[in-house]
Amino acid sequence: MASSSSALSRLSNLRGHLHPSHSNKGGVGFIKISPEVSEALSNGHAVVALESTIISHGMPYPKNLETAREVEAVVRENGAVPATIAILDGIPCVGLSMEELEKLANLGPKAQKTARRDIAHVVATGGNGATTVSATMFFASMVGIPLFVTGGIGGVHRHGEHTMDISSDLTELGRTPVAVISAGVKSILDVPRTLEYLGVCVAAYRTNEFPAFFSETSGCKVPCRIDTPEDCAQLIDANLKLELGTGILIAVPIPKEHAASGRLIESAIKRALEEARDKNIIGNAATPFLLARVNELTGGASLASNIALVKNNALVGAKISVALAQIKE
Ligand code: PSU
Ligand code: MN
Repeated sequence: MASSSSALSRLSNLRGHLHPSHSNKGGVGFIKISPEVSEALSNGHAVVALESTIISHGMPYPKNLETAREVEAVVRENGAVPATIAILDGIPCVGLSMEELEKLANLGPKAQKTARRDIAHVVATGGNGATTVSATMFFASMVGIPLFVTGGIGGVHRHGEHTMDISSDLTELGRTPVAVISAGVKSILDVPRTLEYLGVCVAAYRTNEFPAFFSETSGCKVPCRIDTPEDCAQLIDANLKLELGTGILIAVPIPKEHAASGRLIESAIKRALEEARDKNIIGNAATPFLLARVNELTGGASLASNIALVKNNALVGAKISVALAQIKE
């Protein structure tokens, strides 16, 4: 383990490599922003933040690397710059090079799953951290990226009223003004309690119902329906201009052609949940275990669906991001 002083001094040495507009603003001075992302931010171009736990803990190698690259390509094809966020050797990075992406994909679960609460420790020990939704939102907001795409966010776990296992993603949405595009939350979680706890604007894209990741439906209605990227951009712009200080969750249902395997996946989820309970797998180990087990039980169908919905979210997110950049022009 690197000593804490050396990790911090390497960080402050980075200041010299940062874009001038980002170099002297408190915490942002400790973040390495890729030249491409830095330039896009300075010019007001569309940028989409992407998380990295999905790469390290959400999918097996090499599918994780392949998907991370494809998701970045979808963002580019739709006119925005992708900014994948992770902590590498103790340095928070916004925008990863191909080599950095590969390093993270190779590390897989050896990278530390890093929520907001873990950031200081990973940095101080010079570790490699894959950022969850909460940590990714934190860094995105700090460098001025208003929009972030992922697969699904964390939520209130089933029986959360007893275990108190509520993802810090929900708390982060309540305190950080970044719009998160996701396919809702997985039905391994308690969807109604997740929505109840959120307390921020939750919009559903081209549907009246909150989607449940592998499935287009959850049985929960959403008060705010939005049908175009432009209207999503207006919502985000209003949230920023009013300085509400809270995030927005925009839920995009899985594409129809991939929702078909939903029932098979649902029954696998039930079985994986029972196994997790028997093995007493709890806390931040719960979601990675359930994802891997459900993929095994469905013979890879859940992974294919997962990849399809992340790419679809990237497509929608990039379009919203471009529309948002146009409003600001
Ligand atoms: N939900 C998914 N796939 C994921 C995650 C959640 O369907 O990969 C990851 C995200 O990084 C999310 C994190 O932020 O898990 C939530 O973990 P926890 O429940 O430990 O807060
Ligand atoms: Mn959890």
